[in-house]
Order: sequence, then C-alpha cells, then structure tokens
Amino acid sequence: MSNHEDTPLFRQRHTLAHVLAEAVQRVQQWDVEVAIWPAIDNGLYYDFLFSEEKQIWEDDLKKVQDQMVKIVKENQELIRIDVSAEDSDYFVNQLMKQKYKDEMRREFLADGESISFYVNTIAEAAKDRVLEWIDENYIKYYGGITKYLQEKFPDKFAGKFATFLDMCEWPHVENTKEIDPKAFQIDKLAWAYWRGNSNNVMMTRIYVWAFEDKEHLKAYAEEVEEAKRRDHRKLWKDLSIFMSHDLVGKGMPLWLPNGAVIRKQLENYIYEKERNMGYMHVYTPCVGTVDLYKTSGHWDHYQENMFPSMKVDEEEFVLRPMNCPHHMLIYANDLRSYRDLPIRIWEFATDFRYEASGVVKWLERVRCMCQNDAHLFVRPDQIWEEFKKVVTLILDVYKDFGLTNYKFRLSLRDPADKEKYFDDDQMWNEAENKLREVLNEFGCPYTEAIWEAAFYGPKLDVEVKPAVGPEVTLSTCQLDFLLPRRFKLEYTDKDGEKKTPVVIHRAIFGTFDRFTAFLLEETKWVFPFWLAPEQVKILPVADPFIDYANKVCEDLRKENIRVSVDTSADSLNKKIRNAELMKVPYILIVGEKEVNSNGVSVRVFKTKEQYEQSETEFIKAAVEKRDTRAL
Ligand code: TSB
Ligand code: ZN
Repeated sequence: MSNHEDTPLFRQRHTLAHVLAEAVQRVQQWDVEVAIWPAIDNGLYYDFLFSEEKQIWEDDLKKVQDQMVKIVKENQELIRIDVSAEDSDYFVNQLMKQKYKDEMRREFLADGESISFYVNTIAEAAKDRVLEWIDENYIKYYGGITKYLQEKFPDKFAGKFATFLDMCEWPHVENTKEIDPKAFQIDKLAWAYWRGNSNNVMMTRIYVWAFEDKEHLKAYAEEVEEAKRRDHRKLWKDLSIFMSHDLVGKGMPLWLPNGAVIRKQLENYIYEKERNMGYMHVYTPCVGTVDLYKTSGHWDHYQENMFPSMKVDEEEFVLRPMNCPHHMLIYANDLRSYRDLPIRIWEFATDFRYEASGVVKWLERVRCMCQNDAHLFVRPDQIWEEFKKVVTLILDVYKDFGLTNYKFRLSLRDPADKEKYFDDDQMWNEAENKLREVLNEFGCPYTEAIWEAAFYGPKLDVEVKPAVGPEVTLSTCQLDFLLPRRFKLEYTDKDGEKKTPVVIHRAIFGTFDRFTAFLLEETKWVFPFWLAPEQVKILPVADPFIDYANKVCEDLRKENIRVSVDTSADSLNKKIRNAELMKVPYILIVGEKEVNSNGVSVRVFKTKEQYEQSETEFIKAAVEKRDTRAL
C-alpha cells in the first residue's frame, strides 16, 4: 500500500472510506464488490462494482449519506487484526468473498508485505436495535464473520458484532466518535476502470468530501461553488462568447460575435507586440500532404494526435496539427545568409488535433484551435538571446493581462521512451542543458517534468490552473535541433560554409481558444475596458432623450468605441440591470439634465462608482483607457 501521512485528518478520512463501504453494503447491495479506497486531498473515494439490478445512481446517494452519518454516530470501534498469509486467503476468499481484494492481497504478499484487516464493530447486545430495518442478508453475512472472529480471536471480539471488514494497513481512528458527523458529505458518482486500465471492468466511484469540522467543510464547498462560477463553461452561454453544434462536430467551437470581438482584440494586441519584435507575418493553408508530415517526423511521432488523412486526386492530405513544416518551407524558399538570421516566421494558424473525446473541454481543449505561433530560425550563437526575448515577452504579456497565477515548467523527454522521442541522445542532452542554463541565467523559478517534451525537443511551458480540472499549458517555447535537419535548412555562414539553423517554436497565448477560456475564468468575465465586447451602453431615461443618446453614441463610434443605445421600452432600472448582466464596463444615463449640459451620468460596472462628466471628457478618458489597454 502506498505511503501516507499519519495525521488525525488522514485517519478520519481513511476510516470514512470504510464507513462509506459499510453504508453502501447496508442500504444498496450487501455483496457489492469493493476495490480501492484511498484518502485524497479533499476527502476520500471508494470504487465499487454493483450488480446490474443494484447499480447505484445519483438519487441513491442521499440514503448512503444518511447511513454514513448513522454509522459514525454508532460509535463503532475499529479493531485491527494481523494474520498469516494463509489466514489472509481464508479471510478474503471465504469470509469476505472479494475477488479484487484478493488480487491486491496477492500482490502485497508478492511484495513481501504482511496482511492486516480492520473490523468495524458495535456491541453485540445492541445489534438488533442498531441494525433494525437493515437488509437481513447483510446481517446474516456479518453474523457469520462475527462468529468466526469470536472463535479465532476471543479476546478481541467477545461481546462485539462485526459490521464491516476490510483488508487494510493504513491508520484509522479507534472509534468513529472521533469523526464529526457534520464534517463530511458525499460529493459525486464517477466511473473508473479497475486499475485505471480501459481493458478492465468499469467500476462506480463514490467521492466524499471530508474535513476536520463543519466549518472547514463549508469553506471548501464554497470554494468549489466559486470555482464553478468562474468556470468559463457556464459563462460562455450567458454571455454568448461561443457555441458548438453536433452538426459541426465535437471540440469545434463557433465563436459568436461577443467572443469574436475578444479574439480580434487579442489578435491586434499580440500582432502589435510581435511585429515590433521583427516577426514576419505569413498565411498558410491548414492542410498539408502526408509527405510533408513524413518529412517533419510528425507522421511517425505525432500521428495519434492527428486527424486521419484524406485523398484528393493523387494527393493525400492531413489537417495540420502544427504549423512548423509550413514555416520551414517558407524559410527554405530563399537563400539565407548568417546576416539574415534570426528569421522569425509568424502566423495566427488554425490547427486540428485529435483530442480524445473524454478530454475535450469547451474552449480550453478543442480539436480545432488557433495558435499565435512563430518559428524563429537562429544561428547557434543566437539561441540564448532569442530565447530570453521570448521569455521576456511571455512575462510582459502576463503582466499586461494582470495574470499572476502561473508557473514555469521545463519539459524534458523520458530517455527510456525511444518511440515517442527522436532518438539522438547527444541532441537531447545538449538542448536540455542549454535550456537550463538560459533559465538559470534568467533567474526564473521553474519545475522540471520528464516526458512532457515535444518529440523534436525540450521546452519551457507556462502552466495555469483552470477553475475546474487539471493544470494546462498556455505559453510554450521549444528548442528544436531536429526539424531544421530533416528539412535540410541552411544558411551561409561567415566562412562561406553551409550551416543548419536552430529553430525555436513558440506560442505566447498558446491558442486563442485556451487563452480566452483562461481569461474568462480569471477575470470572472469582467474584462478590462479594451477587451470588453461592448464597452459602453447608453440609456435614455425616456423616449424624448433618444436623439441625444444617439448623438453621444455616434460621437463615441467615431472614436471606435464599441457602444449602443438601449431604446427598449424597459424601465430605467431594468435597462441598468440588463447592461450589468452583460458586464458592460460603462453605462451612460442621459436625460434632461445631461441634454442641457452636454454631459453624461456615468456608472462604472467594476467599481460601482457614479459620476457626471461632459461628453468630451468622457470620450477622452475612454479613448485613453482603451489605447493604454489599462486594466
Ligand atoms: C509552438 N509547434 C509548436 C508551436 O510552434 C506547438 O504546436 N506546440 S504545442 O503542441 O505545445 O501547442 C502550442 C500550444 O497550443 C500549447 O502550449 C497549448 O497552449 C495550446 N494547445 C494545445 N492543444 C490544445 C487544444 N487541444 N486546445 C486548445 N489549445 C491547445
Ligand atoms: Zn512549431
């Protein structure tokens, strides 16, 4: 069994796993198959295999929860017994009749571990009262187990009735009265393959949150609720950012007008930055022939992530998963001299990847995505400087968006995996060492991850944590000594000799899709002014003021501010509420006073401030705010 920390909370959580299984046996299926039962960060889970007619569903969880509370309040005593290998066989196969436990038992023994059991017990005298209403098969089953235990260990079990038996060596509480019955709560049902292997049977996993006390549980539940609120999957719908449709396909987002505004702003922003760094923008098709990807090595090393190929006339195409090969060909289109380098070829490029249907997640993990991609072709002596420029750009961009929750990760290959990674130890060692050196010089704290490298080289990734689900990579900067060789890229060096450039692959946003998903969550959709789909909403207090509202609207539009007038028959309060629901940064209210003074009454969504301004002052401030991309 794996390592664990022996803390009171761990003991409570782990004991609750036993309590959960006992409750399930009492109220759902007494002979359910039981499998693994670890304590985890927020509580515990237990995997069960129910018979078809007894399968548990969401609706059944309430009665399991109630039974767990009841069990905890029964002040059950937990008794540990250590047994010989031979006896453990009898326990698991004759008494418990649990075949998954037996599989584990055999492995523990093969690893030279000893076997112990924990028994949940109540006073034998109280049995009839405590187990009133409980399935008689359950009572008979534990009656048999009790009899055996009393004979074999009379000292330990005299006057006790066993209500649950599990093979276990982890620490437990001595008595369930050490557990606060208000400090745990069944979270959800999930599905899990036995041993995580999809060739095995699928089991039902029940997750339980468990904490020291009621307050900790409540705080945790609130945290989860808050995370759900931030989750872009809910917000996109309310705020019409994007949609998907079965007829288009899974993982194929359609960007709606509001989302499209955001994306366009992101494009403009990064376009300006990268153009100023000397990047050369190109457009290339989002397909290539299979031969292109055979040349690059993607066909051999990345095929499982690609859509299958299709034949058109004599050509066989794939939807491209990456843009590097196209950019390599653009590099090769000209004779290059050492003076020309670095050459930075750059594109907002649409890619397609075959992501397993189970992991596709709205805008965050899609099958059709758009990278802000660039490939930097450099001389060996330029790697460091160019790489540092990319890291600086990454840091700049995160600062511009006010993002602080991210981590650098150095992604390395697993040297043992000869299949995934291009096989050239010297190339890998050199590249990995170079990357480390640069990072250390830069003073960026980072972690290292074996196996996360691209097949063509090691990389620096920026990892972020979405509201729901595991961490994902946003920015990436990758070193590549391989693809330039495969494409036979060259430049003429000072000494007149032909040399091979090194390539740095980099995407700052990663993809517009994933970056937008993350931004939606991080900002709770209260975007900075420059990014907001609608920046200003003008509300005439009554119909006679619509003309003035339209005039202000026109004046703002001349300055390219995204603005509209609410001319509906709704009350002013309703209009304000509607604009606030859409999180419009500025609401301008106009009535008689504003008409007479050529002014506007401003309501700021973010700060809830309200003030009066002349129209010109407001326009000037808004334009400045937009142009400086203030947060
Ligand atoms: C940077 N060839 C390089 C490129 O030159 C490349 O494709 N790298 S990548 O595979 O790491 O992808 C770049 C970025 O795309 C990732 O860092 C990640 O932010 C984003 N990305 C990857 N897969 C998905 C996906 N399924 N959905 C949304 N974004 C994704
Ligand atoms: Zn690339």
